[in-house]
Amino acid sequence: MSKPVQNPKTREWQAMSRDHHLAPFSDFKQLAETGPRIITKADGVYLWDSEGNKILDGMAGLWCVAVGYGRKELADAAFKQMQELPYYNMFFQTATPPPLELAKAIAELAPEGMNHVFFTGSGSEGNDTMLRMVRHYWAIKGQPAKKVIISRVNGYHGSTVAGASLGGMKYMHEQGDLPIPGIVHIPQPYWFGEGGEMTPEAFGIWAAEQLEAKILEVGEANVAAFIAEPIQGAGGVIIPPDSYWPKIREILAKYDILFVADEVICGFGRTGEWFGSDYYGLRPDMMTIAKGLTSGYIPMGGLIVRDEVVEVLNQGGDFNHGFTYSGHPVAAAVALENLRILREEKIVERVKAETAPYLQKRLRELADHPLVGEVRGVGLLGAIELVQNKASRERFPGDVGVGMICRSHCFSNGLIMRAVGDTMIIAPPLVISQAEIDELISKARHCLDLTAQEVLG
Ligand code: PXG
Repeated sequence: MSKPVQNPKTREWQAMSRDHHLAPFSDFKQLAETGPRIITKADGVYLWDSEGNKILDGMAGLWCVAVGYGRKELADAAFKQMQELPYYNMFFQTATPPPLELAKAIAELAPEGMNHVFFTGSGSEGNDTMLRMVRHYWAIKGQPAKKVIISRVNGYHGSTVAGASLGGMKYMHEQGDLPIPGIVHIPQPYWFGEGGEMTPEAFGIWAAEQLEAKILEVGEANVAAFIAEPIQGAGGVIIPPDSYWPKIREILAKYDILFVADEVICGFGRTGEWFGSDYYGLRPDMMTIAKGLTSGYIPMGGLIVRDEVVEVLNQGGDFNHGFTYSGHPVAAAVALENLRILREEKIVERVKAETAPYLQKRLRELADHPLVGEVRGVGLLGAIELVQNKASRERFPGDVGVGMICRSHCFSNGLIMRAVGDTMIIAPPLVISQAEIDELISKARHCLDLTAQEVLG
């Protein structure tokens, strides 16, 4: 923390963190020295820390708080369900009403022909489920050799062994001998970072053709599925060139492999459509979901499965897979209420018609800043590329850490904006208003100025 701590409770919590807690994706030793910022309450798009600072949450938590903080209806839904039936499982021929009602509600929102849902506790578990289900599917069809899943470099699919293997994060693979066998990666459609001299359009085609090249290399008879996020989130809000998805669709149509859209970030309105697959006109066989499903108020994930796939699975006897909390009734009750709010308040429609166009327009005004090489975004997703040279897209040397410098200015100035390397990213709650977008943009500009002063002198 940059400022000295004032509240004695902050010091106590930081000591507990240091002495007892191991935080996700953290350098334990370093965090023990600095101490985490303690977030104590939230309302709408704002957070408050234990020092009393008010912060605009430009990341909706971790991309999940779609309806914003402080929606009492979600707490009431959990309270009511906990009193009525806090837990029972969906195993051994039993069920509880909330996950059944939720599966129906999800099927109503999902693309045509995707009417079945397998529930999990998280997005990672959704992708683990996908891997096992996809291989089971091909085995039932008499093609057990079709096991290989093709994924993408710098894609993010979770942090379990299967999730981290499916993901294309090198720094994750390096810890613990990943990926597991049967998962291969192709390049990502990241024009700004990797497109070189090619036009975005040509680069998009090239990146899509890598899928076909990989299918041919592995052999169609060995490929089970291709998994991709419609827009890579954790990788840095990578918006593929317009040529990318149409070319991928063309390739998928040529080969007998399943297509899995990882909708954990794009799902439930982030792009202004219910799913990223709707936004790009994709036809997935499966969609992984989590995050926006419950607005993060309670953990829940799942896998939406196309009817034709379920028809095959129906021929295969038991699917030997499931979690204690698959279809947890309290999580499902919260998700149902969350979907009710998204639908009845027409939040996704408002993102599409009003707030997304407004955010995208305001965000692009930052493109004139001396540090900014590119601004891109779709819906309520945005990325700002920080560069040393605007024209050549040349980065700062790695040891400058310009992204982290900018991120820490944001933190100290009441804005949460994430840094992925030197890419600043935002994904605010879907309920953000135009006035709050104005505040976000003016804070972002101010922090870019402070960063420029520091790195450009
Ligand atoms: N798929 C995608 C596309 C995700 O973004 C997962 C799967 C895994 O979900 P769970 O619920 O198991 O975390 C995610 C999660 C980041 C960050 O730093 C992103 C995620 C999780 C943690 C950090 O942007 N995405």
